[in-house]
Amino acid sequence: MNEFLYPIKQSIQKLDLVIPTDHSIPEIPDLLNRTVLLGGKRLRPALCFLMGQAFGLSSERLAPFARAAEFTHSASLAHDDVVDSARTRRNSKTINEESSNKRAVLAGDLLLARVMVELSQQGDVDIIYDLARVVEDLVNGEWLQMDIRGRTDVTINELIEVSLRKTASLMSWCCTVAARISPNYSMELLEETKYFGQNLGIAFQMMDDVIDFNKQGEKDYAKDLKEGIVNYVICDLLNKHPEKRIAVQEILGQTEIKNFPWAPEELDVSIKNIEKLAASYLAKAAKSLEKIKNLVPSVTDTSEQSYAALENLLLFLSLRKN
Ligand code: GRG
Repeated sequence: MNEFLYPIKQSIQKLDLVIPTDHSIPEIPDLLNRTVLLGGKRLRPALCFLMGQAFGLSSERLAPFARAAEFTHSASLAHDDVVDSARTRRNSKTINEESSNKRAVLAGDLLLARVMVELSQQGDVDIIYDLARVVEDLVNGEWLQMDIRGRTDVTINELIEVSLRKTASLMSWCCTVAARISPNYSMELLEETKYFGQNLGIAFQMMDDVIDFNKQGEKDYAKDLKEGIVNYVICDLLNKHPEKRIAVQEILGQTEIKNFPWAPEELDVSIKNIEKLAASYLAKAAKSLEKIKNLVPSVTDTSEQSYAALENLLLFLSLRKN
């Protein structure tokens, strides 16, 4: 986590992701701890803590929601790796590779069950309802992405629909949770935090697709294409050069791509276009943050620092390379 996100660093480090074994076979938490719960940027808990602390809430009050967000994210990763037959995640073996598809699905289910148990203990039905809608979105988003796979005629709007459901929905929930438990709760605050999270999430996905073409990055180069997915960058490239559609169709889904059917400069133009598009969504998020600040002005140093960290987070997302 970047140093300008200082106000949440401690909360994130203290974030408890231990699964109690009084009701569960210890082998399942063991497997989860070695795989989907290990590493990761912890962006979703960071959003819960930052928005909540901006509203004057304590990290203790926010911790169960931050934990639920990371558990839901991790459950979705476990299932995603099975759906995609993925072998590596975060430079390590995926949960399905470490165990088996069957065990990975069950371990993901256990995490979701923990979320239900622990959120119901918080006693706020609206928050549980919102998260259940997020899980629906994650499933529908994954399904839509499956339908898009192999298609070279996919549109930017279709990709935004997938991003909203697969990526932005949970990030948005992390922000709305803070609004729901804030003493300053209002419908306006709820809507604005939702909108902030959605725009941040869409931009996050666009930058993820840009990073897919970072040769120095941690991730496999052009992973989306190899998985049969035309992402934002290639979608833009095909919009500018429709004549390349047949050549892209031929390399789509190939595990090893020898020659890319575009000049490096052509790809660079599309990367810049998607960076600009992501910046426009981050600008929308920044505008929402201004409105949120007016609705809940900061009264303490922690609150002020948390708003500043949220602003920095938007900047960080536009610059991140991994
Ligand atoms: C069981 C909840 C559940 C869902 C099942 C498989 C599925 C339906 C949904 C897939 C959702 C999914 C994996 C979305 C990807 C979202 C995304 C951008 C992941 C990468 O997020 P980072 O970069 O990951 O924050 P780290 O590694 O930092 O945690």
